[in-house]
Parts: sequence; structure tokens; C-alpha cells
Amino acid sequence: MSQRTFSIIKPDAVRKGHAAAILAEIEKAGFKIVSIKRLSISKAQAEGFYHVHAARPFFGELTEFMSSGPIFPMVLEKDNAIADLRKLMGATNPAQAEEGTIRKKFAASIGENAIHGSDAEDTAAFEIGYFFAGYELK
Ligand code: RTP
Ligand code: MG
Repeated sequence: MSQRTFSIIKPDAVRKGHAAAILAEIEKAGFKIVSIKRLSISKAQAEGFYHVHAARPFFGELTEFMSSGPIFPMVLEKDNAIADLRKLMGATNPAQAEEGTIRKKFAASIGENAIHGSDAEDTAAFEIGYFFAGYELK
């Protein structure tokens, strides 16, 4: 069944000029890009987005990084979108990511790992609402 998920092309990938190549991988894998924009977020906005990780030791580093430059938040749609995007992204640590995955191709480290993807239906709904208004999702 068709499902929506939320993704971000992270600041490292944007800085390196990989945004279009990552979008091409996403489209090639059968995702429809429902909505996309380019913006920079504050540290406080990054903290709100990643609130589930607030107690983690890497929280400061993560939110500093996510607010370090422009990002491309987007909403993607296909059958089984949430699980399929996670598969296409590869493991959080690019050193462990499978051949052919986005993190294997474009990510440098566990901290700077090129792309975000929602991990469940409830987090996808929260994350879509964090960056997009209803009128942007038609
Ligand atoms: P994401 O949320 O960004 O799609 O990544 P993920 O699900 O694969 O990983 P998650 O556990 O949700 O962690 C969120 C982001 O935090 C950074 N991280 N750093 N230094 C570390 O040990 C560590 N662990 C996680 C990563 O950038 C990860 O994407
Ligand atoms: Mg995650």
C-alpha cells in the first residue's frame, strides 16, 4: 500500500554537491517526491526535530551538525516507503552500509551520514508535520 515517509539530505551531502545525485537514487528506486525544500535550521529547531535522542551522548554533536548548513527536507511516497527508504539509505554507520546504498556512496562517518529517513509511521507523521504544512503536501 502506498505510504509516505520523511527524509532529509543532510548538510554534509549538500556541502559536497551530492543533493541531485541522491535525489536521482531516490527516484530511481521508485519514490515519488511529494514535496521538497531547501533551508537552514537553527540548533533549537534541530533539537526539536531530534527530541527522541535528547538523552544520547551524541545529541549536541548531532544538532550542531544538522544546523551547520542548508538541508533538503522532503516527503517521499511509494509502497512500503518507510522500510524501503531505510534499506536504500543503508546502515547509520557508513562503514557498515551495504554496497549500493546512499550512505555507502555518499557518507563519510556515523555523524555525517548524508541522509535521514523516518523509522516508523508515527515518527514519519511527526517529522512531516515538523517541516511541511498541509497545503505543501497535496
Ligand atoms: P537518522 O535518524 O538520521 O535517519 O539516522 P538513523 O535512524 O540511522 O540513526 P539514529 O539512531 O536515529 O541516530 C540519529 C543520527 O544520530 C547520529 N548518531 N551518531 N556518534 C554516534 O554514535 C551516533 N549515533 C547516531 C547519526 O548521524 C544518526 O544518523
Ligand atoms: Mg533515526
